[in-house]
Amino acid sequence: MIFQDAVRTVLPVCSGQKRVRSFIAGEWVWGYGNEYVSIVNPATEERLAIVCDVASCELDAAFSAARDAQEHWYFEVTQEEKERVFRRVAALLEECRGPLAWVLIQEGGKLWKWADAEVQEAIDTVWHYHGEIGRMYGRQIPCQMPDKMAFTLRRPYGVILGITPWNFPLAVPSWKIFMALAGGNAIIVKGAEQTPTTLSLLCYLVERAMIDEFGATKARRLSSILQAIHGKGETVGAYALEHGAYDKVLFTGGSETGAIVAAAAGRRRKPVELELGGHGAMILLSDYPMDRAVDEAITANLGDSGQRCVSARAVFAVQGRADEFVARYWERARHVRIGNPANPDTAVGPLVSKEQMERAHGDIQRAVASGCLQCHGGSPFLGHDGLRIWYPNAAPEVWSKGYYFTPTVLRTESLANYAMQEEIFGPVLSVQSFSDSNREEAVWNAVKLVNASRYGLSNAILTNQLDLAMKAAERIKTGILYIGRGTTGAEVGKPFGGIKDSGFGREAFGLEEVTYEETVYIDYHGKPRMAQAGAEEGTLARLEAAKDEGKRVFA
Ligand code: UN1
Repeated sequence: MIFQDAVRTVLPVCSGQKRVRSFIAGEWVWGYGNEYVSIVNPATEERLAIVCDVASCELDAAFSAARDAQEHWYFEVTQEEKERVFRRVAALLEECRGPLAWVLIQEGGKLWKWADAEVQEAIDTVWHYHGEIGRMYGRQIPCQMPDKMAFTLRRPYGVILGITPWNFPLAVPSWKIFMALAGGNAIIVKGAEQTPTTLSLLCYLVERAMIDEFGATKARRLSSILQAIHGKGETVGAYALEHGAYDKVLFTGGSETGAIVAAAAGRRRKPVELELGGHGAMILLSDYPMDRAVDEAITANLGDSGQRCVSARAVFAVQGRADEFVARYWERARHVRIGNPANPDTAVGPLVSKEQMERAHGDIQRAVASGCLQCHGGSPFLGHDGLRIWYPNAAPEVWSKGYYFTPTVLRTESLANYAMQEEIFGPVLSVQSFSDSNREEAVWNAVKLVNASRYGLSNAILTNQLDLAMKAAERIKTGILYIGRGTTGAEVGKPFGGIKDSGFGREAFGLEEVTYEETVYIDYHGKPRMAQAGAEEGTLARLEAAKDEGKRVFA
């Protein structure tokens, strides 16, 4: 029932066409900008709906409404009331979990099990930040002088601008939204162009939770603590960033766009947090069973068709194992059931859009041109009927429509290969070996290969030798390291984020990104005095004694 209400509100029909609405200043709006995007089911190429750009005047309204609502939320809503809203949101998400997963399946081509996992991740996020609401901790710090004290207040930034990606259109907005709200902020979230619907549905559920807990009048005053704005990045995203009436930006997306976002925020002197691309590497040592290594790589590379920033892109196998790994992986990957993600027997779905499919295809051609020993796969299914013999288990639909891409493995011999350098956002894995004259040296060689990447998001080491795994953990430059399994599967409640070109800042954990510390001093000494305790006594005598030497410095 609630879900049906949500769909009626968020996605009404206008001129015979479903349209995703934005949520601004407590109103569901069509978006009066000049541009629109068609939302297409990547498995069937059916047009599901359209989403229109919000206009600049609508964005102006969003920022000013957010400012007012934030003050109410932070100053007037008690901790217990905030917690009640979060609990109600968790219950509503639980109630809507099935149909929400179906939206992810149709709009983003997510496999059913990953779609369900994403809804679970959103629910986990609400519960994690439910616990954080009461942890706006400051600290007490001793002062240099007696009769004086310092402590810090943890305060919200105010209005946060979140910009979210198409690959996790429910989980990533949830990380940003519940982190921001738990920290006492308001947040305006820009949805992804291709997959905007779940963000608006989530806003509806949060609004509904506030009405259920507070009644319509109070909920109305608070409704602008969470707003959803839709449209194209280059119009709506760019205008929102230039607007500048925000206090911090939380961005998830590609590394190149991240640089543009950081520059725009920098022009306004606003802090940013960036969750960018990755080039997940898995180090395979000699002791780890080959079957398990292949299983891990299949999950870490083919999960979400390789469209995660934490997806495994590279395997660095100890000398003597790379060729066997490639052969075994390719045998497994080409037999996987690829097809419409709506079918329960499908194991891998399509890429999100035609554009992404074409980009992956072009990237692989560059990778092959940059030199590799072997390349299996490497093209869209559509229009490549000759590949049928290699993919006997592919579902019939992949040959006739949809943005399906063949699982692909490259055997490379140098990091100069394009696929080793760049994040190819698709089911593409590159495998290279490293030498192992002795046990420890093998790990150093592997770590060097991983650290040569410009990215540092999620990496893995496959071994049961704890000492070697720990040495790698201390030397790999990465935001996340998995020991004993592939690169995907970061949990809510642990810091998520990268270093180097993968960005900076951490989400899914804590309130540091959405709050700052204000230092408060209390001086009960009763007379004016200096803060530098050591300078109080003997200042004149000290300077007198050093006068000659001091004056010679510039003589
Ligand atoms: C991302 O890759 O963009 O670790 C986020 C995972 C998910 C989150 C991934 N929990 O696979």
